[in-house]
Amino acid sequence: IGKRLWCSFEDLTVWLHIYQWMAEIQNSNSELVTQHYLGNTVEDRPMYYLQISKPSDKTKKIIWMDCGIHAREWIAPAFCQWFVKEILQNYKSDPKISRFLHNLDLYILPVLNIDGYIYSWEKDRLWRKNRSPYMNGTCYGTDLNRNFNSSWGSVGVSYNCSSIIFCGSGPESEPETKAVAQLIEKKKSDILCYLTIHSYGQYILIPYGYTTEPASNSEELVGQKKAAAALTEKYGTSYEVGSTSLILYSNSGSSRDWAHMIGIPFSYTFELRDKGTHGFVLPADQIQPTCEETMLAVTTIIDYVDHK
Ligand code: ING
Ligand code: ZN
Repeated sequence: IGKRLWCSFEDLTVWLHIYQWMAEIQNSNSELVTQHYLGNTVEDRPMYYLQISKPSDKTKKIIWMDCGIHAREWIAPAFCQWFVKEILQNYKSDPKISRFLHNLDLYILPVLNIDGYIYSWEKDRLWRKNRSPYMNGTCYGTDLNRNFNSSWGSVGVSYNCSSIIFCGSGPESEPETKAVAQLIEKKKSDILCYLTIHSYGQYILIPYGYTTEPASNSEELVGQKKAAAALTEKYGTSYEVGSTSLILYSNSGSSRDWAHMIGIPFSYTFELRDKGTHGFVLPADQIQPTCEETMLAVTTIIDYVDHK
């Protein structure tokens, strides 16, 4: 597969599971779903995203969503898959989904950091970064959410490759970052909303992380408190909405900041469950409720931007 000719058994189970799922989803929904190649990872695994489009002649705006930029945040890829499943299952019966699919195309990247994700299954459950070797292979991994070209390297990063917030050797130094950035750059005039899914903390974060200056449309972005309210209605999970640098801490080089800076009006980071009790190792019995409630917030945002 790709240029990569070797892989371990565990690799096959984790990696092929999601790719098999993507292929199946595409085959059984071929009128709606297309799988696209995005680029290769550091360890030469191919990256794909799914496009969900209702056939029509009109040009549509795009909603982008990526999951799994950080390896250990396992609930994120689970949510991307849940989201695709729900859309395909309900687009005919759910008036909200059916309405926004009429005007919008959905682009979903289920696992951005595949190498890191597999490493977190096989070797180190709490691995966060990608798997690029530095210093002659004595130190591994760039934090892909510090590697975008948004005030790269300025705040909330480390230049030390052994740090979990190592920002890489330069903006877009990593092939995973570059692959995503190139596609988004190419399509940016059509992309209405950029969503990036993380865990944990229960936040919906708006730009910016690199400065405490508010985004030009921050009033409107914060308007998505109603997305958090829709989420809370399901199981009572409480969420906070606000600018990253103001309610948490500052960071530069994030994909969310970059997306907004290149002109994508709506850009959000989700931090899913929980608040720290289990952290990244969210118990299995919380996967489904987390996906269900998050679905409500995400579709509320998509519905809102569709009406702009
Ligand atoms: N959080 C993101 C991170 O890259 C973030 C987003 C940035 C949150 C800055 C708060 C402040 O650190 C996680 N959990 O990865
Ligand atoms: Zn994260």
